[in-house]
Parts: sequence; C-alpha cells; structure tokens
Amino acid sequence: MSSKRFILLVLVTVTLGFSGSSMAGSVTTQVTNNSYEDSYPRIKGDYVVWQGRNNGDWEIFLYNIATGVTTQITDNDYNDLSPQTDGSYIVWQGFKDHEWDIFLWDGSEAQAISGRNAQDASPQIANGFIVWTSEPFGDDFVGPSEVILYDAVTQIRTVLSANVDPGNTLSDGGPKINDEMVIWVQTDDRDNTAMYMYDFGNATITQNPEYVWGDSPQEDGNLNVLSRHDGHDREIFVYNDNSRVYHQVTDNGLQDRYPSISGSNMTWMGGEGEVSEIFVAFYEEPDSGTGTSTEHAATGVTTGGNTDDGGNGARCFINTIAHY
Ligand SMILES: [Ca+2]
Ligand SMILES: [Ca+2]
Ligand SMILES: [Ca+2]
Ligand SMILES: [Ca+2]
Repeated sequence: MSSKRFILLVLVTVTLGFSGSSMAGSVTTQVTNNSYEDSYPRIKGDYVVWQGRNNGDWEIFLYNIATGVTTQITDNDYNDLSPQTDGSYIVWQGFKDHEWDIFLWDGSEAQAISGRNAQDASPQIANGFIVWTSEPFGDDFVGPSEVILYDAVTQIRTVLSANVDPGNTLSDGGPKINDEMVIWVQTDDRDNTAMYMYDFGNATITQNPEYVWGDSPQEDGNLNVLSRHDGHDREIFVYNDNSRVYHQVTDNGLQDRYPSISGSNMTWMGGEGEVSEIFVAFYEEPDSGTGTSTEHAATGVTTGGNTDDGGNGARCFINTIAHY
C-alpha cells in the first residue's frame, strides 16, 4: 500500500467570502467562479465535494464550510469522478494507468484503496466505511463483479460479496451504505436477482431483508432539498416536513440542479457547461409571516476579481410559496 501512497499537491485558495444573516431563510454562497465546468456536488457535515474539469480532465475539489477554504484534492492528467464524503474522508474514482481505481483522501493525502486488474467504480461512503463495485479482468476474462468494503480506520479491504459468492460466479454490484448497513444486488446469468444486507451491528449478511432504504443525499432529518422548474429554469427548494413549507432557495437565470443536503447546509450546481458553478446555502427555520417573500443579495460575496456574478448566482431569494 505504501508504494501507492503519494503526497497530494494541495492547492489552497481563499474562496469567496462567506456571508451571514440573522434573518430567517437562507443565505447563499457561491463557492466556485472559474471558466470550467463544476458539477455533481455532495455535502456531509462541513465538507462540500465536487468534480471540476480543470485543464482538460476532471479533478476533485473540497470546500470546507467551517473555514471557507477551497482545496483542490487532485491534480493529474486523468479523470477523477464521482466524489463522495462522510464529512471526514473523501472518496472518488480515478482512471489512473488506464483502469478505474478508488481513491481515498484522509484529510492530508490521497491513496488508492482498490486493487489493480479490476475496474473499480461508484464508491459510496458512510462513517469511515467505503463500498464500491469491482469488476476483475484479465487477458481472457471480464468479471463477474464483486462488492468491496474498505475500513478507512484499519485500512482493511474485504470482498464483502465473497461471503455469499465464494467462487465469484455471480455478479454483485450497486452497493449503498449508511451508518448501519450495506446493501447490494446479486445477479446470476439468468438475470435472477437477490438483495443482500450487511449489518455493521452484528457483522452478518441477510438475504432479501425486509426494510426500506431511508438514506438519500437529498434529505436529512426533516429537510428535503429538490430542484424543480419554476417556469423559466430550474431552482432549488427546501421542503420542511415539520412546517410543511416549501422554501425557495434560488431565483436566478441559471439551471440549478443536483442538490444535496446535510443538516441545514445544502449544495447544488448552478449553470451548465463551462459556466457551471457550485453553490452552498444555509437554511434557517423561517419564523412567522409565511406567505411573504423577501429578496436580498447575499452580502460579503466577492468574486475574486471577476465581476460577473454568473447571472445573479450569488443572490438569495427567500420566498415561502406554499403553506399547508
Ligand atoms: Ca484528474
Ligand atoms: Ca460476485
Ligand atoms: Ca435558476
Ligand atoms: Ca465553473
């Protein structure tokens, strides 16, 4: 493993200043402001991660809400995609040396955590555990795929699906993970499927368990974040299960998509193609006076020398549009 370690070139830039407001509603911060595509942000705790197509290939970026600092996690000449974070670690897939591997950033450096001679993809992380689908290949074979579990603390990698497919004759893939369990789907060569659940509590695997998967990057606690069309373009909304109120977070000329929420913090992608940027907002429980709307520019947001605000991207619009 140590031979695969490499010190990251960490590029730290002071980001656009964070703006605060004591008003009920939300305050939006534009995290990126550059000439390349930034997309698919995910958030957990204080970490916002996304992929940016900087200098011809995709790289991984981190924005720390607590410090307001953006860090470029990768800087290489191959594609790094699909970052996920649990608020402590970042995982993603990178096409290093002509095959997909899984990489883990532990706060100071990144290392490959998958084996070679396999296509390793779609990592998911929760609570320091990472799962992904791994499809081994050789000169005369490809697959079947396996589900891998990696413990970031002990650095132990386990072929989780080997417990129920010891000879690897079946295709295991699509794992999801939360603090309590891993689930995945196994498919045989006649397309019969079985679902498996690995329980972190008792370290056992159950076939076809009865449960409802309740984990989504678009919901946390009583808050749900969503992107929907307002008649002009897509906007970000938060729905509060308790107050049953939709709160409009954005109102701009950008296509606002791919929202993700953690606690009261949310992130999304605004704009398309080379002008797409990453935004972060903090949601505050609205007080009385529902049905009113207030618009204000997010204060303290500077554009780092670029005076183009990307189409009102840094504005925050507070609008309670529904109240049941
Ligand atoms: Ca790259
Ligand atoms: Ca298998
Ligand atoms: Ca919009
Ligand atoms: Ca951009």
